[in-house]
Amino acid sequence: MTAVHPNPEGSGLSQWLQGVRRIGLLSHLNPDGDAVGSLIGLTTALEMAHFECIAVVPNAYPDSFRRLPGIEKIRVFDRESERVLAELGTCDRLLTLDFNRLDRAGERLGEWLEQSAISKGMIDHHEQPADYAAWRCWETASPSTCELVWACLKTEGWQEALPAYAAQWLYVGMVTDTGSFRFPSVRPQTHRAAAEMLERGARPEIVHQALFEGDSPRRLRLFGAAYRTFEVWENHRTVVFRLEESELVEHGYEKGDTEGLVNMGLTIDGMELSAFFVIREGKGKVSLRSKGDRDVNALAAALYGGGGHRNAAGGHFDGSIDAAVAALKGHLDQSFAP
Ligand SMILES: [Mn+2]
Repeated sequence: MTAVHPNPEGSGLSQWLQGVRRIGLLSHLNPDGDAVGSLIGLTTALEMAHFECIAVVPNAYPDSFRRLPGIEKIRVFDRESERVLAELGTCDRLLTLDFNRLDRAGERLGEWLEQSAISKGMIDHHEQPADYAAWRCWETASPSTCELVWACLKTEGWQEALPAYAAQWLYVGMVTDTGSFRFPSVRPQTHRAAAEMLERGARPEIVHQALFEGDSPRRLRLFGAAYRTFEVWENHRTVVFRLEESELVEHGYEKGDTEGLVNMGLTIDGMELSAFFVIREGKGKVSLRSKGDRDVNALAAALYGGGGHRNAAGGHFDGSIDAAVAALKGHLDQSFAP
């Protein structure tokens, strides 16, 4: 197997960090497993290499992440903004992980980053990076930032010292961003990297529990309420779910409760498009998911003033859910021929 240098564009990470003592590491708003996993994995490795680190996420991560050791390294910006800014201001370098536009760090932190003169680096796998980074390890073909972090650590020879809990966090990111190793982005080296995390002590069942068994009864009841509404449009190979605001209120909705719901439409045999409509705080929102060539990015732009990616997009609507669903039906009647 030939090693792929993770950063064909620039020098190695340790070179960029030469003569440096304090490093601030940041990830994106609504941090997921790849955001938190890459932060903890890299922070731990840098600490072992005798750097001082501060690892920051803009807002809260899922509660179930607290089950995994190492999470105490993460600072949540919106809980202690002033203190975190003061500490970030004393850093010699800033590293942004799993995002590539500074506004993805949230408004306040994003503006601070924009104005800060501290040299910035980037490890990321998203399209179209902004040009703020003096050093970067960027590869869109990588299914996760954690896979890139692991490649960086190996390039530097920092992998041997990595403790089990940090390897486990890198594994968290690999599992998260590959949909448990099922997306087409998964490549042989993804499984090799995952295998190396297991060799270092990552525990798949513990990771699975933290990622997928943190649901509240409230969230399952909300899913139940949405499941009762679903329509299958066989001709359009489309599934539609909906939740009215009154149902959110009745079930005591909290942020994140409907996360992932739209994906369930695609688990029905033969379905290629899933749409979830909800009214939250008076605002209509739609989430769209698809398989293969069905382009929900274009659909979201055409009908709901939104966008995203070909297979995952979102948008918004005014008025009733009925009207928003009718718009989708009308569009598919016109444009989709099975
Ligand atoms: Mn990611």
